[in-house]
Amino acid sequence: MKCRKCGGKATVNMRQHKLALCSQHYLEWVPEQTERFIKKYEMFSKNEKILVAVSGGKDSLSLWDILCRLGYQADGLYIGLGIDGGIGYSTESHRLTQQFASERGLTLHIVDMERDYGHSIPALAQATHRGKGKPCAVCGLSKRHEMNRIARDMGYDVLATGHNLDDEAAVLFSNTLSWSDYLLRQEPVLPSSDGLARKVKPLCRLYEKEMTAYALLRGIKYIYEECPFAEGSTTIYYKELLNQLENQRPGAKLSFYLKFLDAKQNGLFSPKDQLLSNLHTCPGCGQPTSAPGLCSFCRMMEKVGSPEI
Ligand code: Q46
Ligand code: ZN
Ligand code: ZN
Repeated sequence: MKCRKCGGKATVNMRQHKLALCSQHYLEWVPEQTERFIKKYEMFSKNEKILVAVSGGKDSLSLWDILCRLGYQADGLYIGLGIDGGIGYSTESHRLTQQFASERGLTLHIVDMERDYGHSIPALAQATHRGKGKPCAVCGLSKRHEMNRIARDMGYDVLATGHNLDDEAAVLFSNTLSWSDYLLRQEPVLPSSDGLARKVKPLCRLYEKEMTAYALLRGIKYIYEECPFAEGSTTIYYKELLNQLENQRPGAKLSFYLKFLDAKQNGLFSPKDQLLSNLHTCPGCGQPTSAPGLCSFCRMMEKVGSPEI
């Protein structure tokens, strides 16, 4: 297999794009594509301050790397969840993220749930009896809250996450199976609304395996293990199903996602503001919420008696 750009030996063959590239050209292609999506979906400009949510995994660290290579002003935010799972998951992901930032002289903000709120994510889940043994609901809620808080308090224009095409296609599949309201909010860009930073997913059109290849060829040191609580999740099951489809029909995953975006653009779903319109300000933290009174995060913290609330 030969590189389409230089005719040298190809290291990455992307059947879905009918494109094979050598390492050097692949490492140029990924940022070029990302830049194309940033422009196409009007995610942000070079004058804006970007906060990248980094978990220590390949996608978020690669995103941070790509944005810096493209000349964007991107700082990182790491949220320490206090998850061990017998592999020291949080300790190791924190170490790798910190190392990534220090080696490149980048600014990294750190939130530590235990230090800042008095409870790790598993402890919060237990204390609030949410999630039937899995802390994912509490974790998602806390991460969203903290990302918004840091973006707002530190004056960032936009919050970027490392969701790749496989993540987006799996969420889309799940939302479609239940025709969930979340279909209205699934976008590469969620515009800012009072108190909430704009949210963007610059890697949403890049396959997971493309991101793995990028991280490896770039020599990025990331945590290989998934969060121990991800095991057996429905998202992983949907990803496997979509991979089976992709194996038979290369490009099916990308087309599923892109055709959804097109359909939305063409008005298949109702205007996206409808569900966002009945938000009010949480009296505890000042973030917008649809819950009556305190937002879900503040209610959870009130219940466990966090020193912060
Ligand atoms: S939600 Fe659940 Fe993830 Fe939080 S507890 Fe781990 S698996 S990290 S995306
Ligand atoms: Zn080449
Ligand atoms: Zn609140």
